[in-house]
Amino acid sequence: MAGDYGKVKEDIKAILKKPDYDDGSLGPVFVRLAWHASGTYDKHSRTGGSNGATMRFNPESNDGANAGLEHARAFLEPIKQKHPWITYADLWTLAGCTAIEAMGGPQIPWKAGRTDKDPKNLTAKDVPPNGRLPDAAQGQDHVRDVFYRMGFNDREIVALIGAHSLGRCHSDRSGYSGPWTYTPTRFSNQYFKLLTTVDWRKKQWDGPLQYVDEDDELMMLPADMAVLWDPEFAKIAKEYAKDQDVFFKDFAAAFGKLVELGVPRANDPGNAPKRSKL
Ligand code: CCH
Repeated sequence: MAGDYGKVKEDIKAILKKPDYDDGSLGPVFVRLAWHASGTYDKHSRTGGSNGATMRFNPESNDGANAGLEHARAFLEPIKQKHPWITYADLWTLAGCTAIEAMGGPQIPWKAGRTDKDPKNLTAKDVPPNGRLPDAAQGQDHVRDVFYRMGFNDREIVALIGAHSLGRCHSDRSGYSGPWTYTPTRFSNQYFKLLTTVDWRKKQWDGPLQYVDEDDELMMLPADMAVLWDPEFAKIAKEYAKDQDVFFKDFAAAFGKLVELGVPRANDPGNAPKRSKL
């Protein structure tokens, strides 16, 4: 039936488990897809964001930050074929939210209604430029610049980065390597527990600077360490390490806000594109 988002959700859940892929789940890469599709938003120009599903197009599809997400998009393609009425923009964001829930995380508020940009009428300004997503090699000033541009505050930033309880870095995608937690397919506050207690040290290798625990099993990016080294961020990270319920509540609200960025809603003119007549 056209418009049955519950059925799409069921189909997303049904493909998550994949024993021969990474840690056995497509969940983490779906969360990263939803985040990168949305995180291009610029509140000043009101451009970018999840509406449009512009990651299908150059230059966004070729942004180094999006390396590997072509796999996530391909894994979702059979679901798009089965439910052709759903837009890619809704499907990608719904997949991220569904994956978080299915991996034990909180329920994320999600609403349908995103449209896809038509490739036939595409102009250069319809696709966000490269460089809007955070650079893992940088510290707190950069992280703040990028997330403030999307419209987030410090508490929302720390909550969102807690998604690194999931998944891993791939040397053939970002150049970094390894998971942040021992349970990369379970959504939890383990990222904050580890970040604030492990004795992190520089990894000895030829790759980009990253931090590892003494057994070289777990990792942190320089941008993750910024959460520990910045006093404001660290206070929030410690709170989340102690109280998973607070983390879940804050994360659900922040991720729900993330996937709404740039989505025009009739009752929210402030979020509508500039040219809208709302
Ligand atoms: Fe992230 N992330 N992320 N991240 N991320 C990577 C992987 C995941 C940064 C860098 C990286 C968020 C914020 C940041 C996920 C969710 C979120 C990788 C490895 C890098 C690098 C990519 C690879 O090699 O495959 C930086 C920098 C920031 C902020 O400063 C936010 C916010 C979210 C979601 C709310 C998830 C999930 C992954 C794992 C993907 C996978 O394939 O396992």
